[in-house]
Amino acid sequence: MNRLLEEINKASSIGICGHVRPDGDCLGSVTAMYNYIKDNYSEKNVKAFLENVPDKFTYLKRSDEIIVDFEEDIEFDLFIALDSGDIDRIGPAIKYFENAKTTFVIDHHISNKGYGDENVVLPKASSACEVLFDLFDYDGISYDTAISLYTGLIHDTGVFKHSNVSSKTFEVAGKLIEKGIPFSKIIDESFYAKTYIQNQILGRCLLESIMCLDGKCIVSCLTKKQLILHGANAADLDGIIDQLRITKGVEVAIFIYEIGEQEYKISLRANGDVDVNKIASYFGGGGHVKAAGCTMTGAVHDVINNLTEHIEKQLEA
Ligand SMILES: [Mn+2]
Repeated sequence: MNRLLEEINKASSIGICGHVRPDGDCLGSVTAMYNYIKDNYSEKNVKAFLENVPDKFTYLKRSDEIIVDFEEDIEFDLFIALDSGDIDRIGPAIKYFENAKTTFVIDHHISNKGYGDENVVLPKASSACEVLFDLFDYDGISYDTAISLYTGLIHDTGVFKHSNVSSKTFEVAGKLIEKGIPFSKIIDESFYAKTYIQNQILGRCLLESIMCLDGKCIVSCLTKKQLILHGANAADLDGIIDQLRITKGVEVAIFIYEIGEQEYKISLRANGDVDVNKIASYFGGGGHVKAAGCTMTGAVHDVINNLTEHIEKQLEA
């Protein structure tokens, strides 16, 4: 028996949390852990906490039982933090974490230094769900727990596309599919599905995009007025930058949307050698080499000119 199952065996009250602004791996790992305990240790008093449960993840079993306010004061025997690289990432759940008798951290972020009493951090794993799979007893993984784990896998890998995918990821996915889960439906509903508004906004951004720097750069811009007109919010803009990025010949994609009077949120994505983190950092933002963002002010054409100047410099170098 591994350390996680030993600790679960010992504890009578167990709390579970993920990180703030929960994503697919966070929802997947939290509901997987919760369902696994509910299914295999029915006598345990278990509670799961998250800031919120995005609509697209409500298909996850018992996601409706996740507690989204952190009002109650509870001292857990065991508190498990999932998919959170450092203690600040768990947000308001910190009060349960600090008061728990034993804490257990399960994660895959390379930056995780192990802030729990017990830590299972595997930086080579694609997702927290991939880490969890090996900690669970295979026979104890129910159909619904398999759906949760599969959800984490596809979200953190961009449906088995990102560089964090390994043969282990596919091995785990294969074992989960053997549980009879509707894997096509999970991918469509939680990953590719868009609301009518989201599709309209995406269409508009593509239609109004412009190419510059000899087709090496694509830019699209949304005003606050347009956002209001479509009844869209920031969450409806997810994925626009990725669609811009895959335009043939493009080395850098820029997506700009207005958040205040002459104030813009900028997303940058690179395909080639341009380091967009360098550019975003120059303007007070940051991120990764191939994906970064910042906030800029001024007239939108000045914003674009300032950004493309930096891109051009790097392309020439
Ligand atoms: Mn993750």
